[in-house]
Amino acid sequence: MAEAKKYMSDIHLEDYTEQYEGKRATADSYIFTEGRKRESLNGKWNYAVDQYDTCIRQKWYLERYVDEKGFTLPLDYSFDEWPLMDIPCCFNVKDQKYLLYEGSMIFTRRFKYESEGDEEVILRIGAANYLMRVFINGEYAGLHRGGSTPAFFDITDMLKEDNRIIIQADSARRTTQVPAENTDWFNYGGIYRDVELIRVPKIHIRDFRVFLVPDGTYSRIKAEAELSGNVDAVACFSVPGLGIEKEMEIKEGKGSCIVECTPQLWTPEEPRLYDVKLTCRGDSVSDRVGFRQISVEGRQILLNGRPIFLRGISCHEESVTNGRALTREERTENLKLAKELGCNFMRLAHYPHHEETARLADEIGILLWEEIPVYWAIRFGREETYKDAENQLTELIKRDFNRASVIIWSVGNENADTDERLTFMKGLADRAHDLDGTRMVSAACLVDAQENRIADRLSDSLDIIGINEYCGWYTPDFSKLPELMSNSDPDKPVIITEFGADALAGLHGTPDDKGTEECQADVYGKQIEALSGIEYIKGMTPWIFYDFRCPRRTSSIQGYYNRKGLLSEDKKYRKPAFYILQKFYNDPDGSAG
Ligand code: GCB
Repeated sequence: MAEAKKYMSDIHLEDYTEQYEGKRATADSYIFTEGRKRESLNGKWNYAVDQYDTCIRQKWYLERYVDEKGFTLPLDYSFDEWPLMDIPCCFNVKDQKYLLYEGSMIFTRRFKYESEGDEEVILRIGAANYLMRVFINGEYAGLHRGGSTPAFFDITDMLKEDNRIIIQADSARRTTQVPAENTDWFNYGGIYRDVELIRVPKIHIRDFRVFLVPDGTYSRIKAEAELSGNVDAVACFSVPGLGIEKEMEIKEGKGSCIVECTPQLWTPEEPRLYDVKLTCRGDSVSDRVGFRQISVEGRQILLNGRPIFLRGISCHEESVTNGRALTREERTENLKLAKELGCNFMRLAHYPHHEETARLADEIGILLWEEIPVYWAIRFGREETYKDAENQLTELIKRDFNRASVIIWSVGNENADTDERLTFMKGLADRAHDLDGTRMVSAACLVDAQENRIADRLSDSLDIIGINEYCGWYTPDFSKLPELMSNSDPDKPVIITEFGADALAGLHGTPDDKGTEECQADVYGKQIEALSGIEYIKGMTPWIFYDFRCPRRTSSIQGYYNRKGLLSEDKKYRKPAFYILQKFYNDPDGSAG
């Protein structure tokens, strides 16, 4: 019997997202943007909460009021009458009623465009958590996955004089994503980094890398370039501060050159930066870079050939008023506070922070660990999840390759040592090494709890082993720490990437009273004592710089905050442990390593 002709429309479709999968912004869409003119699309955008994904189910972006059969449709949206929000921002902290909202929000605005001739127009969105779909004048520009790396969309052919852009930003947590559903931080949503248009010539510079050749001579700078087309050309590479102006031959879209010179080396104490520039076929980009060499020899970490102890602190990207969308002033304040703590190093946990942080660290002189959110349980066996993680890693490395401050790429945090996870994370570590031969690769690993020793199988693929241990807190028996140290004999340097204890600012008690300042101070004192004499420990980034919002933390002292900060969440109050760590970091004997 023939099937009855049932009415079918968008409301009956289950796999309504499928049609948007084909077009994606990935690391392959990346374009080098420093030194280019950018037109900002920040500012007031109309927005609506779209909890049921109706915008993409019903295709609102088509702005079609009459359907194929000629019926005039009642509208479920009114873009221009929607309320306004200042982009970029994390919507959760902009209006109390959205604090706990997770899911889809639609943002839209109009903008003018006037062509300046034969050009391509690239839309760059610094970050939207987690997934975004972009529409220009009714056309689909593509989607991007990954909540903290930039997305690039070529929208040249979609532009008119008057334009409407619609962005669906979807912060829903999903088991297939990176990170998956369960994290120990707050899931901020929204378009929370800059939205910009960048005009480039048809054949333009896609990538520009400048670095000190890591051969121990400190006397050779290498520049590498990639063009958007498979063409031959001659580019000009210059570093005015070093009197360099050199021709670079480009063959089939790729070129590089090495220049002999003796730059003043970048160090945290003297963070010397140089202006660098590349011009090619009428296109030009520039940057400010430092020259330094980071390496590992046996169980030593060497900066410019000299052993260094990484006096660090772990840090989330957060402020009470702005969530993850920190202002430049807030980022600067964080780095300055870290300097005050005596740090020469910070771990930017657990996802890529804004590129401006690394730029400021370049200027202020703080070394950085940058990380992708391969955090706790991930669908390690799922190919698409791996691709997502690898893409986020690639986007991060492309974005921050020229930053002297960044010395370590971390491929994840606290993942159980299973076979699937090993394959997944080894893949990422190998990828990081392939993309960047000038930096170290690490991960924050768990210890082998049964044997109480450092024994993660991933270590073979890492240059530096990161270890999270919570002796004195989650592992109450403190004697486990010296035991862990003496049970272990790693063949490479180790950074203690986490230790810590909760303390509510102003709450007092004895060292045994959990959650008090005294308890936290006691843990810091004992940790420092146990770790400082260990030969293979070459740095530490205790957990954590300041208290941060966390839905999992519901006790009365926590109040939905993780209270392991050395500072209160407003960064104004220094807990006693701050001074204990500061004393250790400022004591040269304690930090010699
Ligand atoms: C960890 C995690 C970190 C948590 C921390 C804690 O091991 O890596 O994300 O916030 O412990 O406070 O439990």
